[in-house]
Amino acid sequence: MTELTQSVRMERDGEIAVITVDNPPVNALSFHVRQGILDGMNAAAADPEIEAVVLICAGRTFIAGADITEFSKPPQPPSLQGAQDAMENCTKPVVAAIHGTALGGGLEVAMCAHFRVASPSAKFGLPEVKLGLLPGAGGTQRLPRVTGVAKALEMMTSGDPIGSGEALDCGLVDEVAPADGADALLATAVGFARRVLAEHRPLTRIRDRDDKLAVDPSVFSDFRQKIAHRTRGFLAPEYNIRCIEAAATLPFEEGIAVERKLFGEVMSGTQSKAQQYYFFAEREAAKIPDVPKDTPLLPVAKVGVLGGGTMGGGIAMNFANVGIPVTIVERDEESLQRGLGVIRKNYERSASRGSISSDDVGRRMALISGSVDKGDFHDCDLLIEAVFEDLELKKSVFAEFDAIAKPGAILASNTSALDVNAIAAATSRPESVIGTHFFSPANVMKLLEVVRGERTSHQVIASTMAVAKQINKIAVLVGVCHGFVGNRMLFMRRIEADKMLLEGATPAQIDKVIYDFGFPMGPYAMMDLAGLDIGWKAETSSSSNVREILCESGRRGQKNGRGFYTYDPDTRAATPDPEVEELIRQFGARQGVAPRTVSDQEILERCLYPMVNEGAKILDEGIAIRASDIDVVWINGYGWPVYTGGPMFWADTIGLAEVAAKINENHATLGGEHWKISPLLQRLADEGSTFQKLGARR
Ligand code: 3H9
Repeated sequence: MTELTQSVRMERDGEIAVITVDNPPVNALSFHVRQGILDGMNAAAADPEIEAVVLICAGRTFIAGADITEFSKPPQPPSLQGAQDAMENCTKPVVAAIHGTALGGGLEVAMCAHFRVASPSAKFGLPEVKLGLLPGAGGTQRLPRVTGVAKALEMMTSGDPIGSGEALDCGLVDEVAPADGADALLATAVGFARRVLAEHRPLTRIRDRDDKLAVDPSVFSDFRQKIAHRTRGFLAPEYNIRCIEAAATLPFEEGIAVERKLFGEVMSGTQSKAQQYYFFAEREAAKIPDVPKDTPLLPVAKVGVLGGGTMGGGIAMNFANVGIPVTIVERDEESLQRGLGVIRKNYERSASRGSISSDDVGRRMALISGSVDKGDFHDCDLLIEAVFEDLELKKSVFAEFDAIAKPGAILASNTSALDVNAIAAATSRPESVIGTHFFSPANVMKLLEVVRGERTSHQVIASTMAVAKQINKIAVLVGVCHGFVGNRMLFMRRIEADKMLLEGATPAQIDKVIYDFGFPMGPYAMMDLAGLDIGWKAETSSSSNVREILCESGRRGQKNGRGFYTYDPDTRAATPDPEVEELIRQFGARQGVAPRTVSDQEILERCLYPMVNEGAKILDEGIAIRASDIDVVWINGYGWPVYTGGPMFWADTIGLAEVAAKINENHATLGGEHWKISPLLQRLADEGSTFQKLGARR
């Protein structure tokens, strides 16, 4: 065996050279990997006893791409292209043996081999678009040559990988090993290489192929239209499409020149910086400084959910989706059957769309049992309540949980704002109590705010974070305060938006500013969707704000077709309603507010800067561990556009001095506690620093 570099080695299996990349955790293409592949290829090419080369990886995956941490540093030779050229131009057969994920630069390397074999569970993708980029190592020109233009468009603009079956069908892979596992893959690759030698198969370079490139130009315009809604605001999808157009219309080398130019443009833009930042932010969120990584986890083999309404049902589906049995308890048989019926309908809708099979519907429903007796929670490892948002009610539920649950069970509240410490104090085991704030629809939304109480044990925190990962949520650990991270910041946006309504901005104007910034919808469209009457009671309503006034005039939001907007009963299209604007104008007049023209820039700053300020207070109080956790909450829970990096990263890109100056100015002119500047934000602004530089604060 020869150590080529610290992370690449070469062995011989008779006449076959086996080059192994071993660069944990994901075999990223760090400079010593590039150097090792280049050296290995040169050595194999020069050795007369070697007749073919297998490139394989150790550990859990094939090369998962360029080393993203190197993007912010000066380039270090050798370039990836050197290693790729050595593979592609080798006169001996080169076989890439792929397991785990061949992603980005990893797949681009594999496409420079003459052949590819794969483990059955391997996945192949060019996910650069998710980092605001495009494949910059020839992938934009090679992938369409192998898969055809249509599949390349889909893969590169979604960034989603395909499995080995699909890869075999479209020619990206030449053979699939009979089973998963390193031995089976290596044996298949070596066997394949020997057959290539024995049959004198030609060594086709992907770059020389053009048999799948001929398409009607309308393919591109149709595709742009198809993805316009899903990719609104993002630059990278369009850049990826332009590269594929170049592949379809230009010779290979000219296509590569287009790729190189466009790669440089996206790489130097703010969107890719934000999206790369987000990639690491999401992974950082899983790390809890004071909870050791090796904390023993509590087993969660059975879950109980109290409440089978929209929220409870959605929560239960998450567990059934990954094979964990779940018991839903409702107050009576009728509510229970209604809730179970809704879950079944949701699954059936997914099956009719093809995202799950009809067998899956049966399997998942079989994992969900219903009951009207909380005693049936006695053998659950995790209990989650999803009852009405009322502290006294939650406390009484937890006292009951305490009496029923087995020792060591995790007792979780789905509260979106209430005091988890007060809820925990209703039990004799506050160390077992934690908040799990799911976002609606709970079976769809990726975010889970995990709320640690003062006395929540490390084991309960670690186990809840692990369960969240198991059910495919992005969990962010937060502390106790009203509204936690997400809703506490949302409240600030609402205060200013409501004030601007009285000052003369319309709901449609405010919503458009927020939508154009990149959110899926503005605050008033969102309130209409959720229902204006959530938490509203006719008996206590006192015309003290716009929402109350609208509720009093019978407006409930989308559910009755009338809210801040009027909704078409068939299409659900929203139209601004002059009656609403008149109600707002009259209310403003009663409050003594003189209407004026409010600019879009003012709307943006007054909606978003108080959120940044509140985020800084949240950080200072230790409610969030790091600024990036706040960004992860807002991107996944509320649709903050990832290409701006989230509220804290966005503020960093504007410059904290500028943000702080505006907050101080607004505090002086508009007043209000939410405009009082966070001392942390002021300090960072004075020091010319950023939230990013702060690091973890626990
Ligand atoms: C590219 O290739 C550009 C080229 O076209 C052109 C170049 C010229 N670099 O996700 P995990 C770290 S762009 C550096 O928790 P999993 C990650 O931060 C790249 N580090 O594991 C984490 O660190 P820590 C295109 C990376 O099993 C650890 O590895 N490729 C990279 O759930 C484990 O990661 C991609 O975009 C990287 N490329 O998922 C693929 N990747 O433990 C990005 C991971 O300290 N990666 N790390 O927190 C992934 O999608 C997932 O990591 C993967 C494994 C599916 C591979």
